[in-house]
Amino acid sequence: MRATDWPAARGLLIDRRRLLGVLAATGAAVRPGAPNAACRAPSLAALAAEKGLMFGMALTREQVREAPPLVAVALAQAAMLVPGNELKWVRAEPEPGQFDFADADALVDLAHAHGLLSRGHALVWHEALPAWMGPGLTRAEAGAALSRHIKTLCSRYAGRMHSWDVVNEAIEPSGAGPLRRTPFLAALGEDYIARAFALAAEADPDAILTLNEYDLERDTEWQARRRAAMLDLLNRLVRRRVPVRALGVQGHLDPAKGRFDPEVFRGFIRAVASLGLSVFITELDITDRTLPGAVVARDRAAAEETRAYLAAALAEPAVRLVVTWGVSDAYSWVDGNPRTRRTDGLTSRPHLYDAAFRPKPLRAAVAEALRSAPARGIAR
Ligand code: 9MR
Repeated sequence: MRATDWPAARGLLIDRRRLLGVLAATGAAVRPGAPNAACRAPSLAALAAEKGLMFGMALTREQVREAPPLVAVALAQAAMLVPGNELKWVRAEPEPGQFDFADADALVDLAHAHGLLSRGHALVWHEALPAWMGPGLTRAEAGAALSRHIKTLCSRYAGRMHSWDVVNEAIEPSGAGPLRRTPFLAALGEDYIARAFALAAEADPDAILTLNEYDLERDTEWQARRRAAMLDLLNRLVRRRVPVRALGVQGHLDPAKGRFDPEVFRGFIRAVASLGLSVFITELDITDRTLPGAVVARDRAAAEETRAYLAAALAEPAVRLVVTWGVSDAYSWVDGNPRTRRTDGLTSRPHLYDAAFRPKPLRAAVAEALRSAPARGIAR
């Protein structure tokens, strides 16, 4: 299936029959006579498709191995799967020129077998890099590695990726300039970004090539600087006719980082759209470190924060895709990071489904935001 064959209504096909089939295939106990509430409710993919939007979820090979019910939820709710770690440089090319696609292939094949799209994450990122791709590379070495890596990954999955995060987290306007200092910037200068996009476009002309970034939504001085740096960068790229087609707004929500003003966020999305770009929400989840400990109050606050965020984003027609960065609270990066985990020792609840894979108020909030979104044309 080509990414471009995807009709907006595709998500409507994800129904109860399919969920039961998926559950049976994963070995879960299924009682066909007793559908649960999740079976009767329309999937998030279906709600999104009704509005010309696409809804996806990130998942990992580890989750597929360990948690069949999580896979069943993802296949039932999403129209797109995103390998959460398997396409990162250290996983896909652990040694120079030696590629390992076993885990990424398993996830892309899983999506394909169930009629879902895939999204590639991420070709060029300063994290999850093998040691040999670190500082000290000469200009020629870095250029050759970039070219080999991008050509190999993009051509392998050409026609199967809806979109690719080509460069991830390129800005950091705190040091000498607006760009993050990475081995790529050190060796190749700002041109590494344009080069990466050109290589990806050549190897997979159909994928929507995306620049992906975090901390772009809040009404704080710091995030305003990040938005300005991002707009400057996008402007330079578009003026140079670099084939960037979308901005990925990660959407790792963290109320501790400051006020959210929907108008500020919408204004930023409009500014991106005025450059001719789409906007994708690519890594939605919530860090609840400053929300109450009590689960009912915490879930309610997280749901309201997420609903307000998505309502603002989806009010803008440039936003075409929403991807959650995971499925269940049983698996999350948030507790693995001292800057995002809670200080009271409680487990974070960043996702739409709890650790037993039951839908949470956060799932209802996303459904509500999708239901309330204005319709747009066919999503790509
Ligand atoms: O969720 C991912 C976690 O499992 C990995 O250990 C980590 C490093 O590869 O990356 C996490 O995902 C990040 C994503 O790739 C880019 N944006 C921030 C995400 C959360 O850290």
